[in-house]
Amino acid sequence: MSRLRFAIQKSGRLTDQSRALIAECGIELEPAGAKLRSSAYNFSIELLFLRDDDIPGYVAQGIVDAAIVGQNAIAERGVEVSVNRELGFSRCRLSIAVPRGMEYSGITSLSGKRISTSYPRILRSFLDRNKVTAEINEISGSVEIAPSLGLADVICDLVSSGSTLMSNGLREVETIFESQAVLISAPELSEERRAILDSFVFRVDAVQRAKKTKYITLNTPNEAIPEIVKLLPGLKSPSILPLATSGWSSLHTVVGEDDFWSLIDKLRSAGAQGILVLPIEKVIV
Ligand code: PRT
Ligand code: ZN
Repeated sequence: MSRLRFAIQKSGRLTDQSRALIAECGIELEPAGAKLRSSAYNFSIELLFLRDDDIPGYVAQGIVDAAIVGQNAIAERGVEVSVNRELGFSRCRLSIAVPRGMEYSGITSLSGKRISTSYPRILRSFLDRNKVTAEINEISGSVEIAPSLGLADVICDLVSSGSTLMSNGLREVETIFESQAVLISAPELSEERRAILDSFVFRVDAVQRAKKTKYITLNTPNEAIPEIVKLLPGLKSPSILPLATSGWSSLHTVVGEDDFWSLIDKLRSAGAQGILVLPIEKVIV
């Protein structure tokens, strides 16, 4: 039987969360050891462990069927792949940063400057869009030390917390691309592999929905039930069970995490007591 060939980063910032997501989808991998591939015991998938930069090209060519990679790597490769889901981790931005002492009054300040980056394609398209002429110096790593070495005036690199820029005396002035990890697939897949991918995506959705929701139970005097029910969105409507104490009920439902604390405050004001909030492992709708 055919297996879905699925690539993740071999070792780096995407690896742990990619592996965790696969595990949360209930997929158990045989130990890979030093090998660059590993099959799952209980799902028709074969994992390939690759450099992140190579992943978009392999998926676009159909050498790999699907993968998890950063949007930055796809844009820099400039290839066509299908983006199935945004995964919400490994968020970062590609930014232009200048030495703290350099005067910067807008994009035109970059004119005639030498800019070091590992992302020449994304940077070129940003400069062209803004009609700025600057020299791009492509380097493969440690971009942030380029200005202090006299290699460049300015840099363009990935930023997450900003502490690397700060400790190298640089100031972030323009964000040119925002990125997160995404689940991608080849433009064309056989029917059989498409079905395996669909089943994987179904599991990913259940895991991601669960992360955004909590199971909540509370006790309420019966007369407060109508007001409390109005406050609770839930997947359908809440379950209500009578308590042994007459005049009281227990109410169970699922709520989103976005405005969670304000919801708890409103529930308490409406008369809810003994509120329990529980994590959810999967949400199948
Ligand atoms: O060996 P391989 O080629 O597979 O890995 P790599 O070294 O090229 O990539 P890796 O593991 O560093 O990053 C993989 C992906 O993680 C990137 O392509 C992004 O999609 C994502 N990501 C998220 C980041 C960051 N955050 C990040 N902060 N990638 C790199 N950085 C670096 C950045 O280049 C800079 O050096 O972290 C430093 C800045 O971090 P802060 O927190 O100080 O701002
Ligand atoms: Zn890389």
